[in-house]
Amino acid sequence: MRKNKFIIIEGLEGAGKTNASICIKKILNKHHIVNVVLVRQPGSTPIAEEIRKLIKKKFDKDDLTKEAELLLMYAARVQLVEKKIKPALKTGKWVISDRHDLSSLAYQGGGLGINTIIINKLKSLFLKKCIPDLTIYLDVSPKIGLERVFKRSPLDRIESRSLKFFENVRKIYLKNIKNNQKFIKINANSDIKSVTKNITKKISNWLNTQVI
Ligand code: T5A
Repeated sequence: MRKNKFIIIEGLEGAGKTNASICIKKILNKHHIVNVVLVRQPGSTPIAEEIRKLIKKKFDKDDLTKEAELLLMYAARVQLVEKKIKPALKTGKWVISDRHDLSSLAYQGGGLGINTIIINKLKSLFLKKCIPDLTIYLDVSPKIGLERVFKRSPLDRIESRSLKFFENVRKIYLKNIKNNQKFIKINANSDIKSVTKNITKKISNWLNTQVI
């Protein structure tokens, strides 16, 4: 039997992470891996879902400072890691997470300009034993991704930021996945069918390289 894994899906808004999570779960099931837990960040525990609402809400006369935004992301993440992800991994389950700490590095670091040293400090303080085995990065142009999200529903607080913000976020993603064996990059600009086909091919290949 393959050892259980912690898999992350990353990408900008509208990259298709929700679709990818479901697709990967199906591939795992086809390989007889049935103990799979799907989570999203921020969220997936009662408290983290409340933090998520706060993060997405637009305030008329007040706004989160960038540091407060980072800490809220980490508060939700630590809650999820301790309450759900670590217990699931300990009991042999596979975990697929829609976003993880790389989102903070990309959005609060690249997008908002918080010093990487601070973000990495939070990571080393709180996520030591929760390192992903694989990260799938869905690479979408900010314009295409935001158009998809805009068609779906009104934009939330973070989605309403400038194109420049998302371009900076993407730069950090691309910088971090470069030459890293634990990342799979998928072009997410094309239609769902082609993206899904590509994910299926790459994940199946990756699974075949994992020790049985
Ligand atoms: N955030 C999060 C931070 O700033 N720092 C952090 O540390 C963390 C963890 C979370 C927000 O928080 C920020 C990032 C986010 O702004 P969210 O709503 O969960 O809020 O945002 P996302 O995670 O980006 O979720 P989205 O739903 O916006 O993006 P997805 O999941 O990538 O996209 P998906 O699959 O829901 O698709 C969106 C729409 O596009 C269509 C879908 O049908 C759907 O309508 N679509 C496609 N259409 C055409 N072609 C394709 N290939 C398509 N793929 C999807």
